[in-house]
Amino acid sequence: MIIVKVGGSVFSDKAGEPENFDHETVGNIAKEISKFYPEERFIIVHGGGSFGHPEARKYGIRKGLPDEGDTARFRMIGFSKTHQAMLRANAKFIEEFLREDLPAFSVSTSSIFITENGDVSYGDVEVIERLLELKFIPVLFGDVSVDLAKGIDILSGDQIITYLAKMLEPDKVIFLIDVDGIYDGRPGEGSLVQSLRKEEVDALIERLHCTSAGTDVTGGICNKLKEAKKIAEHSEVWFVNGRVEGRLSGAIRGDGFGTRIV
Ligand code: IP8
Repeated sequence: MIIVKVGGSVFSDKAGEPENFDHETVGNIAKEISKFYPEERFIIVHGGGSFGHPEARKYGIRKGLPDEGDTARFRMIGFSKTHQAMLRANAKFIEEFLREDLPAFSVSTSSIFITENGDVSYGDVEVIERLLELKFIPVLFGDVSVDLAKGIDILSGDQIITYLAKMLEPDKVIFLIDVDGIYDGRPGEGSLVQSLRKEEVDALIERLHCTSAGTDVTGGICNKLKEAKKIAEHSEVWFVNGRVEGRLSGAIRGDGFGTRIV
């Protein structure tokens, strides 16, 4: 089984209009997956992109839920609106997969995971396991979460994947991002790291000076690398360009162009 994370900047322009969606790119991703399905099983997890992140930031979801008052009501409305925005993104994904005759099935993250300070503290993967047995392609997404410490929070798609990797032991986890892989330096400066051992990930995070997450409320590439290190305990991890046709197929076959962490 292979888990594919479709990063928010692959299927949408985070600096663009709210809720813009790149149908062509997601259509191509579905086409590539259809070449390997049903011999290979897949779980898809997509990020927030121009759907979840603007709402999450506007309503300050990561600050949690105060006990009562206007701010509490404001955050609760924002919690629901952020989730609805993610459901709209998810519906567009499902549409593109169905168009390729792939039985993709939406699984709402906030209904099966509970977090504590943003990390998964409880997850019910039973439905996902059954769907896989039946050859469905479960499609999850970064979402809002009920949080044991803060009341509410955001659960990043990357965190979901770490949890799924631990529980389901996939053969491979592939992160689709909007560049060719992980670079050894600041964006545009370093060179592409084609192969990395999990023991080397911390040193790379140090070199990347990950202080700002840009438009993401969940931590950008450094969050991905931290999660990738944990995931690498259970499976091989790839980072490839999700906007270039054929790169996903290469990672699925194992001879692809990008960054491979073992
Ligand atoms: O883009 C964040 O998911 P991510 C989801 O995978 C929301 O970090 C709702 C902002």
